[in-house]
Amino acid sequence: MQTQDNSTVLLNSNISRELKNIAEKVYNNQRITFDEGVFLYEKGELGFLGSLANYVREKKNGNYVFFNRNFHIEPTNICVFDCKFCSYSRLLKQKDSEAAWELSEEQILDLVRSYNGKPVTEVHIVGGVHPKMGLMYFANLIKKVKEIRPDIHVKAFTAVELEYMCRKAKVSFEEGLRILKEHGQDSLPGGGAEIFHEDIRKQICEDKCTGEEWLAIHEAAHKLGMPSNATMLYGHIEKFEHRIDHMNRLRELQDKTGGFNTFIPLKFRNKGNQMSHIKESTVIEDLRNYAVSRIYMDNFNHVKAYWPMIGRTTTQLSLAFGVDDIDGTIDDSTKIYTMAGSEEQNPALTTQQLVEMVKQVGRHPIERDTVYNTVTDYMNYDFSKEGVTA
Ligand code: V47
Ligand code: SF4
Repeated sequence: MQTQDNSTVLLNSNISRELKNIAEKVYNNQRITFDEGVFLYEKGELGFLGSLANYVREKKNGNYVFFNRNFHIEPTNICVFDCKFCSYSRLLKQKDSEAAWELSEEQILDLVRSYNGKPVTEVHIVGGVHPKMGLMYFANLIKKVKEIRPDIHVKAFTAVELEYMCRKAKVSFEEGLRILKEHGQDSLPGGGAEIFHEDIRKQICEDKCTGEEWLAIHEAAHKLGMPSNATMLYGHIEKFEHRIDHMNRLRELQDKTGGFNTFIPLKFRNKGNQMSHIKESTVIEDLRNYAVSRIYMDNFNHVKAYWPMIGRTTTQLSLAFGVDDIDGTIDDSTKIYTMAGSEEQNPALTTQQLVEMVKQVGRHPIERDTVYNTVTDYMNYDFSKEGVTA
C-alpha cells in the first residue's frame, strides 16, 4: 500500500493555486510574505490552516507539549493608564474601592514564602502601573524574592511597566533593565504588546508605550541577555492586516536578536471593560489565528495558548493548530483574565490534570523551565509515587 505524507495530501487537494503556493513555500522552509499572511487569514479554511500549522509545529517541536510550574504575583491593579480593553485596572483615586488592591512588600514576600518547598521554577510578576512603585522599589523587591528563592526564575514586568519605570527614574531602557538584571530579574513576559499599529493603538490604549517603545525595550533586554515573550491581543477592532503587521515587526526583531522564546496570541475578552460592546471571536477564529501565527512566525520556536483565557477544551484543540505550549499550573491570582470574563474563573490545575489534558489528545507532556530546558518528562510518569502535586 502506498502512503502519502501530509504535505502531499495537502498539495493534491482541491485548493486554490495561491494557497498551494503558500503551502509549497512552507514545506520548502521558505518564509511567507506579508500579503500571503493576510491571504491565509482571508482564504485559508480551518482544515488547511490546521494541517499546515501542524506541519510547522511538528517540525519544530515534534509531539511535545510544554508547560511549566509557575505562580503569579500581581502587586497592584492601580494603573495610571486607561486601556479600553482592561477590566482590571483602577485609578489611584479609586484605591479605596473594593476592586482595587495594593500589596505591601511584606505581603508579596509572604506569597513567595508560601511556595517554599513547592517545586515551582518560575514566578511571573506583572501588574498595573502604579505611580508610586518605581524602578528601585521593584529592583529591591526582586532581590528579596531571590533571597527567599535563589532557585526561582523571575519573569517580570511588561514593557509598559518598564517604559514607565525608566521614564520616571530618568534612565535609558538599557540602564533600567541592567539595574533590574543586577538585582535578579531573569526575563520579561510578553504583555503590553496588544496591536502595534498606531491606528489601532490610539483607539484601544493610546496613553501607554508605543509599539516602537515596546519593541525597543525587548531589543534592549535581548542585548543584555534577558530573553522575553511576545503577545498579540486579537479579536477586537483590528483587521487581519494589523495582525500580520504586528507579527511582522516581531519576526523582524527576532531575526535581529533571537531573544524571543514564545509567541502568545491573547483572545480579547469583553466582560467589564470599555470595549464590552465588541463581540468576542469564535473558537474557529481562535484556532485559525493560532495556525496563521504558527505559519507566519517561522523564527519563533514556540506558540503558547494561555489556557485560563480560552478554557481547557479549546486549549486541547489548539494543540492541533500550531500550539506547543500551554503555560503552567497557574495559581488563581491572575485577575487580569478572570475580571475580563475568561473561561476559567478559578484557573489552577494540578500537574497531573495538565498532563492528562495533554495525553488525552495524543501528545507528549514535558515540564519545562522558562527557557525550555526539560524539567520532567511526563509521558510515562507514575503519579501514584508522588505525594501532593503542585
Ligand atoms: O498586555 C488585558 C491582556 C496582557 C484583556 O509572557 C487581555 O508568559 C484579553 O501578557 N482580554 C497581560 N486579554 C498578560 C500577558 C501574559 C499572559 C500570560 C503569559 C505571558 C507570558 C504574558 O493581558 C495585556 C493584555 O494584552 N489583556 N485585558 C482582555 N480583556
Ligand atoms: Fe494598566 Fe495594563 Fe490594564 Fe493597560 S492593560 S490599563 S497598562 S493594567
